[in-house]
Amino acid sequence: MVSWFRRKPSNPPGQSPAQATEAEPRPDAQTPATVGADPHEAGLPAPAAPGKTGWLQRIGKLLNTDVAELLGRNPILDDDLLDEIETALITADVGVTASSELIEALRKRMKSREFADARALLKALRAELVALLVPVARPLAIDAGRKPFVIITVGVNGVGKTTTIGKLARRYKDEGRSLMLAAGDTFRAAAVAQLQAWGERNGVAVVAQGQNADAASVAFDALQAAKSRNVDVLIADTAGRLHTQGGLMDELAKVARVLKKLDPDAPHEVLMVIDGTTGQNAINQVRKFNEKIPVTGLVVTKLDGTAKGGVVFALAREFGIPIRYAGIGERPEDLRVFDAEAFVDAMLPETLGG
Ligand SMILES: Nc1nc2c(ncn2[C@@H]2O[C@H](COP(=O)(O)OP(=O)(O)OP(=O)(O)O)[C@@H](O)[C@H]2O)c(=O)[nH]1
Ligand SMILES: [Mg+2]
Repeated sequence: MVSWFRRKPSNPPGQSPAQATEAEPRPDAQTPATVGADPHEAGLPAPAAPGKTGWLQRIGKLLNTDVAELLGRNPILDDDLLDEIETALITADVGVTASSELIEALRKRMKSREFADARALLKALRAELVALLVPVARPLAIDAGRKPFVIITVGVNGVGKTTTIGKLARRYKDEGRSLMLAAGDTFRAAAVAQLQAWGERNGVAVVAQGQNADAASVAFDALQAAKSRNVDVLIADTAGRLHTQGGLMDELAKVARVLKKLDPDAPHEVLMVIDGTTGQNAINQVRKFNEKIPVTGLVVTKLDGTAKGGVVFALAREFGIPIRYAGIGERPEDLRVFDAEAFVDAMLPETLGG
């Protein structure tokens, strides 16, 4: 689907389903305990040049150049060819189990002479890959009945949590929703400023208490503020933490517990952010986080330019947790709703090697 690569026009306010019945004013950009921050100082990427496209070129390919060229030359269909493809899939971090399952299925079909040529084999591989992703390509639906709809982002250090929040703020704002952000990363002084810069850029209020504040207390404050302002969506940032750091992992459970005091159903979405270049370690990360705070959705970032994005298939096979969005760059608009076909189209284009 081409939509993956084309910048979608923003929905004008009033066109989103949530906004149709929405009448109350948006929160203004002033918040309690908010300090101004210069987006440039916080190192935010510059806005994209209008009309810039080319996502197809930016997403790393699943098969390396050699294999792609080989397939483009219409080689003999034999076990060697399948072995080459399998190695390429493993190298792209699809995972050993997922890769060999895919290849064994293709081998059976090849032996029963189902494929006339390499093109047909490739088409079958694409279909298998799409089938792996379809069950997890479930977009995040903001339930307008839950107000605010509380999203908390979690994940290890540097995966793109705060950037993803900035992108989501932009997206939801464009959809006409009112929102608020909670600066729940109280570990680094720069973290609060970074979120505030994204907030300012999008005209979205940010609730913060500063460095070393208790993350659960920030979340509690923010939910209280969001409730009293009748905001549609609250997105809480959290500090990056290693899945092996027990105490820090417990803190996440505490944030969720404290939110429940104000809204027993909150958080409505626990969005775990995964760096698409992490490789198979991502599997371990999701497993450990999910033990502490049930993960309801994934965002896979940094898929631009990596040859390692195959981890998406491994995640889909292992957990079946919905993949909500894909991050394909550092700019506010570089977030795509995860679409199985579009993703496979980008990673494994039909016209391999010409
Ligand atoms: N290329 C690329 N870079 C990204 C993407 N998402 C985030 N980044 C970059 O990754 C780096 C880390 O992003 P942050 O959003 O600060 O990550 P974080 O998870 O909040 O990090 P901590 O709060 O330190 O745990 C920044 O330089 C981002 O610009 C993406 O989709 N593509
Ligand atoms: Mg952060």
